[in-house]
Amino acid sequence: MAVNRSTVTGREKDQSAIPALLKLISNQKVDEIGLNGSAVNALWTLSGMGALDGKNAVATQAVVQALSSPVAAVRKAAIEVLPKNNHTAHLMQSSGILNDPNLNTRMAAILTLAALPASQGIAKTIYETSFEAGNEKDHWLSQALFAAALKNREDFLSAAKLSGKKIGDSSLTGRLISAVSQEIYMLDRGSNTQLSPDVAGKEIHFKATVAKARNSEFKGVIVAQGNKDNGYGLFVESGNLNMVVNQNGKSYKAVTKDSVPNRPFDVLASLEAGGIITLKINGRQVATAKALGLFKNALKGSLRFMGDKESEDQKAIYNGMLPLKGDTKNAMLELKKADASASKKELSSTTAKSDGSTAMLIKIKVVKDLMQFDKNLFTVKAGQKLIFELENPDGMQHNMLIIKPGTLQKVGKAADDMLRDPQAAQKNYVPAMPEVLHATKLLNTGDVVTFEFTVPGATGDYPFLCTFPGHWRGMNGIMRVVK
Ligand SMILES: [Cu+2]
Repeated sequence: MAVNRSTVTGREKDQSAIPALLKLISNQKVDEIGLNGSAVNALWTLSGMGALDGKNAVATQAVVQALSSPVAAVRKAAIEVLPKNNHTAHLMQSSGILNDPNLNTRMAAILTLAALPASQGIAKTIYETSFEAGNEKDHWLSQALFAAALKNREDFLSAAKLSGKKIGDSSLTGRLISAVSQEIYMLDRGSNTQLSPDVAGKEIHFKATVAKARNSEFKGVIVAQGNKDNGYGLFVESGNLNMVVNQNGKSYKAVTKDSVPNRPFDVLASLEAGGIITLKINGRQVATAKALGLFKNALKGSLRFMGDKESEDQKAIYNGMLPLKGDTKNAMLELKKADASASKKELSSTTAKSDGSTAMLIKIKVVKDLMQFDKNLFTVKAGQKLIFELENPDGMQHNMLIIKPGTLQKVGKAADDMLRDPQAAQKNYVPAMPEVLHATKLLNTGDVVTFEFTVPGATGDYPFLCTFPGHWRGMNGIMRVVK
């Protein structure tokens, strides 16, 4: 890599230590206690010097190699010092560190996965990792996977759906799916400072047992989020229960006709698909109204519970409502995805009627910097003629293969193994195996390739993927063949 001299500044002196550090890192010797402490220290020193921001290719490469050091502690340090970006995501996939035989190292890798920016590619990796033997039995590994799945909630769930695998409820994967599909926030005093649940596209259900304070007029905020333009609030005013939903600056309000009971009562306040606002007390519907729909975007600010500060934004939800003069028990906010969008990216355009007689055009694009294709799933007819147009606007090389149903892992593994094949690049990183039905060449940045493909006669989910080593875990999708 060419070094631009003009950018070398006061750190020049520090940087002179780098070659010595790199030498320490590349020393693969295991010391007496199996730690190779000098390599570990060198990795952290490099990181402390800021040499691992990706600009120093030699330093980065040394850390990448350390990912496959024979010493577990070195592999662990290597994954910990790499910057938390998409490039690292890709490296994790290709290095196999997520299946590291040393559980401490594997733990560091899974925690890194949870620390990386959320993406479909990461979600898929988390999903695949959840099947790994050993993760299930280890409490800490499964907790780390849960954190990672939670951060990538939506994409994790669609990865599970798209894989079409049967998953046992009691398996780790099954438990992760069930845990992240329920988005439930248990609320108690103090919850208002931290939580800011993302309600975009989700039904909102708030449940609690509410009790009036003695010797006091019953009023105050139970729960609220957002502001006068977009927000909601559940509150008691003049003895009545109110649910206000503000959307695009307009206010929609469900108010009970009768005063709320003097004795503790159960409240259920909901905003459902179509903008239906419902209030239930002790299981009986007591008020309803209609807003525009579900919230389209995340709401500003954090959740307020059992009180609120007076501010201009809050005024349009409730008139400067003060702390709740009362108490709540078992309060929870549950968010439900209105439409689990398994095939949100299902899309295909036709050149003509897709009756099988004319070719159908399938456009697939590599998503820049994300290590993904822009389609997860498209549906075609058995025997139909297709014209593919594959475009690579990304900074890296990619290819695309169409393979036989159920062979993604096998072909993916073969692709990773090509790292050890000196001829791999000449072979366009296409493994020679009968599972591969079609393969493109490696596309450079800006390349577009068009090819014809006749859909097999057998129905099923045919994976498509990029076999540049490591890419396939994120860069794959399904061509669904139907009759
Ligand atoms: Cu690729």
